[in-house]
Amino acid sequence: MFEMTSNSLFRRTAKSGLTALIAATVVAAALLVHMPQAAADAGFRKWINDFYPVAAKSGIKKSTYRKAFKGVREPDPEVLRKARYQPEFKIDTWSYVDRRVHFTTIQTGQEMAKRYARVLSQIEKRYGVHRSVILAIWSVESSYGNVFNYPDRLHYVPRALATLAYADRRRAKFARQQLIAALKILQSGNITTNQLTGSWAGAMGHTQFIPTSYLAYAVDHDGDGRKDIWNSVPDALATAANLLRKNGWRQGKTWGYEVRAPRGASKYKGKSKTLAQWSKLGFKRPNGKSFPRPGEKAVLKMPAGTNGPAFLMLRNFFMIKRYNNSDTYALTVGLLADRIAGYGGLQQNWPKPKGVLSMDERREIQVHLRALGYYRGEIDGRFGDESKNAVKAFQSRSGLTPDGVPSQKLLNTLRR
Ligand SMILES: [Ca+2]
Repeated sequence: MFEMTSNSLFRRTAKSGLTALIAATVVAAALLVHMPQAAADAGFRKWINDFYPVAAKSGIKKSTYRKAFKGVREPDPEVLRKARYQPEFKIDTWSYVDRRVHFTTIQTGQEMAKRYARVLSQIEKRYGVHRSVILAIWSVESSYGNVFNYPDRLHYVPRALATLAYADRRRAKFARQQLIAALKILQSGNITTNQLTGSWAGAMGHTQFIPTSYLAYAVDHDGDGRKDIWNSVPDALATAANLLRKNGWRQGKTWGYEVRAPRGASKYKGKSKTLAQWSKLGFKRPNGKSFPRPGEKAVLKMPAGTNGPAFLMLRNFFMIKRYNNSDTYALTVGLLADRIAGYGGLQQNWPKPKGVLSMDERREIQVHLRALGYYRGEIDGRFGDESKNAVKAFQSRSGLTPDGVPSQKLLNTLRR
């Protein structure tokens, strides 16, 4: 989740959601053929030395630069590996949403809403962004900060960005800009070198801000004098809210509505009309309710074509896209926010790949297996070895083929 949704990645590559991203991925793969070895790399050291005058023009002191690159001798091989591997390539809208909007993310969001109730109230008051949207962004970006529990997956940002600037032709310009911004952050004293961590593409902290976004929007909400999106949840959440507010978030408004599309609706895809006009054309909310503000403008999105739910997106949907320029991302945040706030989920089904179970269905399998004494692991819908072994044990005992696969048939058997 952490790597896949880094806002920098989407911002740089997705002009119209996943399609553009997939196209960009193919290009990226082609450009990354000649990768330097991860051994001590004289070319890389030279690149770092040669880049100092560029950084100096942006006000970076020699002492900051030295400190930033102390001990950095070769490109970060993991950054190069991750730059080559882009899981979006294989993921459809249904899977993307399903992996981020499910029992665990909703429940954790509601727990966090309680834990940070006071801070979230202050943030709502100051920035006018509803707490559930901020919580949903936190979940999608870093699993509510869970990324920090896996320090070996984090990258030292100056090294990661220097690696991309040096070795990834397609991202070089982006990486140079972000590297200068990262050096400014270091120079500002908001964070120490050993805490300046992020994703392979430089997305940092609880809410995965790239360095330039940090410089534009970071705030010190807890008042300790440092804008610390890595260690301070209040700072990170207020920073996300500040980005939305500064881009024009409309307080008290939702992001959009799920609608049932009439026949022939796809010709209106991407069109903007008032909700009253959409109503007239036959677009209805599945719950039968009318639109509370029929004069509002909305854009029709049909992320899964004519076989899935359609949506009329309001201005705030496009504000979420300022965070991360992908329709699928913004829809996911909106749907998760609604669920955290206690509203129901989608009324219409996504066209789900055949035979694939949702996170909640896999979670249900774990619940059954635990109740039957086969499973003692986490109830989270994620199928590691422990879950697979439990499935195998149950299958053997029940006369099924012990393949360990969480299937619909298995779920049906367990339900009985
Ligand atoms: Ca602070």
